[in-house]
Formats: sequence, structure tokens, C-alpha cells
Amino acid sequence: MRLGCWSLRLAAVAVPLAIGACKGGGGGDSGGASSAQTKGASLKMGAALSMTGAAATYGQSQKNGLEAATEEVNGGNTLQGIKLELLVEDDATSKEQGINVFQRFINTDKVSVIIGPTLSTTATAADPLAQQARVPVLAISNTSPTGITDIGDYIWRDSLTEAQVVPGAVKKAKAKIGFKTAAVLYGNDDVFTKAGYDVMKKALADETVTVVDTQTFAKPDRDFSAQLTAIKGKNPEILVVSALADNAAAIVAQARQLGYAGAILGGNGFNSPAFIKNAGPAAEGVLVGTSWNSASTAPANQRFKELMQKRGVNPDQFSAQAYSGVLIVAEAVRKAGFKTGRDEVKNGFAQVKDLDTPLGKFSFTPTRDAQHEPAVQQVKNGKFEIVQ
Ligand code: 1QQ
Repeated sequence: MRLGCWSLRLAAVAVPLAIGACKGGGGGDSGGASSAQTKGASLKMGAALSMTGAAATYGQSQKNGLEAATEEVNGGNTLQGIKLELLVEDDATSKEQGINVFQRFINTDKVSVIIGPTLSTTATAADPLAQQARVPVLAISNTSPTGITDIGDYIWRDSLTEAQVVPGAVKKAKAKIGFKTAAVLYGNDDVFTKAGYDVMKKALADETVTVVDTQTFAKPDRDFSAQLTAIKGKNPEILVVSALADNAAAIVAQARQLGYAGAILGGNGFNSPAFIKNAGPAAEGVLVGTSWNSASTAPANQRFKELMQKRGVNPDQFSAQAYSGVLIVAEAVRKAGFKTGRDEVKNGFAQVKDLDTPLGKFSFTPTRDAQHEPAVQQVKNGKFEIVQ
């Protein structure tokens, strides 16, 4: 099945309104996907984003970032006439739909590169198809340390893993607050939330923090009072949570309603303004490690924030990673000698080094993961603020 109404095609020219939201048809032109082409070609980027379902919060931000960067690159005409063409499809926060979208991008649209999918869980199911078909994938939000780039040499990511972010956040939070006991609550039906838990457990142990209780939940859950009452009974100084944004907001709101007054630290799922909006005043003081330093005054970050403001949207980590992803694809094309084939893009990725992006100076590690500085943020007056 194809979710036609989420099929979005951003035209190769820098015209923002060239979007056919319900466009049908296959666009079967091979578009330089499987063979190297040079100047004057267009390069199709297929983005599999969660526009509906449990991760829809992130998908919209990602779409904003991808569109802004595609227009920016095409408008700047820095690819010797090659235009980027962005195709967005909804992965519906599901493995099955993620697989369908990947198949369409690989076989029908014949894209040069796939961006996404939004969740690690979906990536574990869909990425092997791209690896097998030798289509490069650039993940822009998968943070499970394992099971993503280790699928194979066509899988890359610009998102820092939980293992690259959470230990520093726990350390900084401990230095700030000085806790000795913690409880952990995590989703046990999702690759990212489970991986986040493993990282949190180790980070707390490394900081010699005693975990007094560990509780679990599943994505469809809405009532967390049983777990939170048990946790409150153990009186931890900090509650550490690995959850997607919707669950995270409900957990934090219910924890405060139940009278839990200790500190709260979240994993990557918390990095969305939707978490703050939905948790309301209960979000105040919540700490979270992030891959995007919103306070950075670097020109690439200022430009990104300016473009998001022009579009009337709140920038966040997810739009920053998406925007950076397109800059990385453009840089890969440059490094590949302005060729648009799948292998050229993949080989170009390997040559991206210290690229200026809103995430900072960006390079890939030898195992195709992201390499740049993480940060820690805290909710203050309804907004994320970088903790210095
Ligand atoms: C993952 C994540 C999600 C919280 C963000 C989209 O990090 O699934 O890996």
C-alpha cells in the first residue's frame, strides 16, 4: 500500500510550492540512481518519515528541515547544475509501511539515496532492503547504538546514538544536582527505547548511581500510574526515562500529578517541542541530552534557524538533523565529482569531513556513525535551554 496523500515531491527547482501532496504515478525514470551521471542531472532523495502514528511528532519537524535544506542547496546552485529532488513518503511509524516505502524508493522511484526512516525500530526492518539493493541510506534520527549502521556499508547516519549522548547528560546532571539514587522507566516494545535503557543503565552504573527501581511500559499505554507509584515508593532522587515524545509527556505529567518531586532526565525521545507542549508545566526542569546545540552561534546554525523562522516553524533537533542530512548529501555529491549514482553518493559520504552544519562540524566515524559534539538541555519557562 502506498499512502498517496503523504507522497510529497519537492520540485528540483527552488520553488517552495511545487508540492503535489497526492500525486500518483511512479515517476519511473531511473534518474541517475544506478549509474553515474554528471552535470545537469537531478538527484532523487527518498525520505521515509513518520508523518502519522506514534512518531508523527518527529516526522513533521524532519519534513520541515529537509524541505528547507533542499531549497537552500538548489537555490545556491552549488552542485554544478545538479538539482536535488525530494520525495517524502509516510512510513506510518510501522515496520511494514517502512518496508513498502523503501521498496517503492528502490524499485519505482529509483532514488539515489534514502533518508530516514524516523524510528530505529523501522530501520531495523527496512534498511536491509536498501543494503541488499546497494542503495545508500542516511538515517537522520536513528539513535539505537546497535542494529542500524552495522546492517552494512550502505547504511549511514547523521544522528548521534544514545551511547554518544546519554552518558554525558547523566554526568552533567549529576554534577548539577548531585544524586546518588535513580529509577528507570523505559518502553520495552521499541528498538530505540530498549537500547536507550541499556545505555542509561550503564551510564548510571559508571557514575556510581544506585538504581532503586526499574519499570517498563509499551507504546500504546496511556496510564503509567502503577509504574510511577512503585517508583515513587522507592524515593529516587532522579527518574530516568526512555520513551517516545507522546509517552514521555504523559509519563512526566503523571509523575508530577502523583507527587514525584525529584529530578527527571529523558533520552532522545524527549527532544521535541511537542514533549514540552503536551507535558505542560510538568516539563519544567526536565533534562535531556541532545545532538543539536540550539545556542550555537556558528553561521551554519544561524542560517538554519533563520530559514526555519522564515517558514514559521520552531526549529528543533529533528529539523536540524534533517536539514544537515541534505547538506551532507550535497557535500557527498561534490566529493564524488558531481555524480549522482548510488555508489557515488555512498563513496561521497565516506569523504565528508568537518562539514559546517547546524549540528556543528560534521564527519562520519569509520563505522558510518555521526561524529560531532553533543549538548545537554533543560526545560526552562516552556523552552529547551542549553545547560552550560
Ligand atoms: C530512534 C529515536 C527516536 C526517538 C527519534 C525519532 O531516536 O528511534 O532511534
